[in-house]
Amino acid sequence: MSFISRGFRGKRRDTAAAGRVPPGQYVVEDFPVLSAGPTEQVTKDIHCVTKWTKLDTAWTGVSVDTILDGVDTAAEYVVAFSYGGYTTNLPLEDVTGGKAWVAFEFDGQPLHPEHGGPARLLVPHLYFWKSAKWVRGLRLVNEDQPGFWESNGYNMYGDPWREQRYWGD
Ligand SMILES: Nc1nc2c(c(=O)[nH]1)N[C@H]1C(S)=C(S)[C@@H](COP(=O)(O)O)O[C@H]1N2
Ligand SMILES: [Mo]
Repeated sequence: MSFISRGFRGKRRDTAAAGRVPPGQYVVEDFPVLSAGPTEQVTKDIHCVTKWTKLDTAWTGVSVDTILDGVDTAAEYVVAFSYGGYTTNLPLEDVTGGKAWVAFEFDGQPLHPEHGGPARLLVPHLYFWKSAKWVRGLRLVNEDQPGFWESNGYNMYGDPWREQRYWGD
């Protein structure tokens, strides 16, 4: 995990800035990005139930482990819920242990709105409908409750390696 991202580029001394720059400071042209925080860069293969697979997709996000850090729960399932009303259900086990992220960048750029920006869930080991776009929260629940697609015939779990596409798979 990288706690410090891109640093500062170069120093610039500008006479026009005289009197405006506190001691020990230097003026920059760009707006440096220096985030201290538990963001992670992950590269994962993703699999859609409609049969496309995209290899080596590169994301920046926060691990769900970090989001749930300090949360003490007996719940065994989560319902991810999104702006717009979409929901999807997952075992808590499948979003913890380094398996899921709330992602806000794709390929080093802010996540486009059509792909779930500003932030989406990323659960690459399950079919991609589990990766809720525009994610608003995770509800911890004791019993597995079908989300939007799961109520409409998609599998409750959705393991692509076992082709768990629909009910009964
Ligand atoms: N909020 C929300 N999340 C969603 C969906 C949706 O309709 N609404 N569709 C799901 C489905 S079925 C798929 S395949 C993926 C598509 O993600 P993409 O548009 O980034 O390819 O998002 C999933 N997450
Ligand atoms: Mo999908």
